[in-house]
Amino acid sequence: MSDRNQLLKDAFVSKVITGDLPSLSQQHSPASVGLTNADIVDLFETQVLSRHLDLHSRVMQKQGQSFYTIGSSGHEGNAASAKAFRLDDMAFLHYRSGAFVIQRSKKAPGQTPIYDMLLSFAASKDDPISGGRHKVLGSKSLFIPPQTSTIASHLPKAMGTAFSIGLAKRLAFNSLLPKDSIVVCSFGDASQNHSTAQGAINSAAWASFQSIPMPIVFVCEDNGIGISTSTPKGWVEASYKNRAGLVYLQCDGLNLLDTYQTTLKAAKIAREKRCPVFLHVKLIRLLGHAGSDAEFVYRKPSEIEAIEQQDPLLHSAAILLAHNILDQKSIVDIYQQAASRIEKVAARVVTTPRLTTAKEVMASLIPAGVKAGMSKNTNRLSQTERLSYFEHDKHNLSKKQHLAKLINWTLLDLMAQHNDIVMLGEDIARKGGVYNVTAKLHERFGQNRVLNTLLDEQSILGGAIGLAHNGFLPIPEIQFLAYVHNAEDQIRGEAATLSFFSNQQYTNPMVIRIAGLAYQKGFGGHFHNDNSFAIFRDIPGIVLACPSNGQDAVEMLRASVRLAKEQQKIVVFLEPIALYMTKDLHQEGDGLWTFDYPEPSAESAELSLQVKTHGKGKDICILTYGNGYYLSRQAQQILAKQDIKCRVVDLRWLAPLDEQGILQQVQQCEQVLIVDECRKTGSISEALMALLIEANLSHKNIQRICAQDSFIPLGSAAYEVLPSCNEIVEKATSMVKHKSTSKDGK
Ligand SMILES: Cc1ncc(C[n+]2csc(CCOP(=O)(O)OP(=O)(O)O)c2C)c(N)n1
Ligand SMILES: [Mg+2]
Repeated sequence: MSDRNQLLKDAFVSKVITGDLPSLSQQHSPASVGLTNADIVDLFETQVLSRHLDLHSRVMQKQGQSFYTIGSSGHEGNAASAKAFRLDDMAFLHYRSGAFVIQRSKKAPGQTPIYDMLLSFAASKDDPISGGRHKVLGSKSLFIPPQTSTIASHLPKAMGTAFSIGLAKRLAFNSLLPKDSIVVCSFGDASQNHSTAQGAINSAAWASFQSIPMPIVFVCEDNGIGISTSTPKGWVEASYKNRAGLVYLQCDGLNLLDTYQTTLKAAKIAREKRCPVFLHVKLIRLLGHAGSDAEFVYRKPSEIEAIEQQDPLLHSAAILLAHNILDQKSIVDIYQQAASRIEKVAARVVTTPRLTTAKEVMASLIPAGVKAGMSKNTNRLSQTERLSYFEHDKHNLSKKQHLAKLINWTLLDLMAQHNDIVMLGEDIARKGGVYNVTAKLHERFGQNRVLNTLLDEQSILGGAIGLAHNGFLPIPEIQFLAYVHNAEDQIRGEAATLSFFSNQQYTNPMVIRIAGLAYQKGFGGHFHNDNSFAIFRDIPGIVLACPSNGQDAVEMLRASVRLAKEQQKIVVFLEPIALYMTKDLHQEGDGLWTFDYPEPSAESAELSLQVKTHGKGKDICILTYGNGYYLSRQAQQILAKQDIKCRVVDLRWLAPLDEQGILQQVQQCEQVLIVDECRKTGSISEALMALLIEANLSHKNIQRICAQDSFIPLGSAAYEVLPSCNEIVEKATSMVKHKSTSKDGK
């Protein structure tokens, strides 16, 4: 243990014995805030345990037994906050919430928080929350989902969960969380500045401003600093005190009594008024930012000492003494006994097993099996009931339709069938989305199941995660692919990691619909024609679907919902905008890109994420998807006229790739042409190349046509940087010709 740690550890004892205690800011008595003397001792014990966990984690780190020493010292007052909330008030916590977790565990039977937290420090396989994957605070039975280290990224989902509680009530939905529960969401003063935090708080206030229930307490644990950067004095208070849609409360986080009383008030307001409260808790940070942080580099020794004099444990000791609850010796005894208890438990913990294989590490990425059957929240509709949803389109139902219409009908059927589906996005309600894909859904299912969000993609995706935390199956929509990027961490760092860091105990299944890719006629420019989805392909565990036509879209969207419901998957469903309204393939009026709408009953029981191949030609195998598939199908016919026979493989599922299916097709041809409408760098063509080479197929002639490494310009210039049918024809012809010339030359 470094000197500072030891100094702080010892200082508590000597200051209690000598009576060198801070003066109390508030003159409450335990009884005046509704606490008994025993409660104060209990809270103090929690604080002390949390402190010794911090101190001991640093000892363990020195011994190579612990890996992450960010602690809760200075923030132990959140023990009182935990006491003020209900056990089932879902808590999305700041990383300095050790005391909160210990105190909450006292509300549930059979909890072993000290052992559990030490297991987590030691990355033990027995760690009950992450199974040895990370030091996270969390517990399924304590309603504390684990959080990532990305500061503020938990606020949007906390906001979404709060929203979901009111929504469940309005819909009489059988939710996971009680209808009268609220959400607790804590974070630091520096984190509060993050745009993700600002967005989530704004969303909560925006909803509340228009009387939409948003029962959440945002707890800002303000220690005045973020790593080494001070928060301007008064900034947090000035920012939130008079904010529309938000109730502001403040308390002294060093004082258990004030913290308890004010948190109770905050919880009561949120619970009864169903509105967001911003609880500003003033406290201090002790022992630096983390074990590795040399605080003396940016803080003077006198400053560090002055802060240490305000140790919340000393404040609690002062309360215990002032109200004659414990004497000095008893306080010191509790403190010292806690230290030796933690040492003993830690000695046992370090002997427990760690994760030793990649398979073990990755086990929580792959669903263990069916978690929620199709029957959960699923209606068995009669055909007449079902058709009533299609009343407006009844004369068209038997006619072939384009992609947009078929997605729309699939959504109609899915929503009628599954009560848990909620759609949310920008302009998806009355307007029906910018491309009419969600038309009529709002009319059929109402504003509680098809909702217009405010303009903030982080809140849309975070909102969806929150809905999923409460048992809904969200289908969020991102208006254009380019606009997912400012919010991608909600998928990458949040939704996708939840199962991993909770050992599958928490999941947030959803189907994220995104309109994207290029080739839109008459609506040019990069942002509405973004042709890069590389960001989704390296996220472990997520599924990426991209239908190229209406027939496949129906099947794939239904499969996506099943993946989410049955396997708790996060599915990104990428819809090629340019093909939404496309009806013809080879010539005007041929109607070859319109398809029948199969009824849900026609769905196969088997869930398979496979490629689909058109043609049996053996001269050349074209691997493609989306618009590339459409263009390749045009090219296929032109090539056939030149007696070049090809097969066109629509990849359809872009992550994970159907590797077996791809190889099976490729093996039957000598030439392989990859047609990828995304940029050459980072496009899926690279993965396909790697797949073929690793499968020892490098003897085949493998070529690719990709978009240029460019953004998409306006107007016809767009086609200069994108693959075209002509290019496919030319390339395929030259590949086949080159092959026959070299054969002739032999
Ligand atoms: C998005 C993001 N950026 C940067 C970091 C690195 N980081 C970790 S904690 C922290 C400071 C947070 O300060 P504050 O919110 O005040 O919480 P405190 O540590 O003081 O309790 C920073 C910059 C991070 N974890 N996430
Ligand atoms: Mg801070």
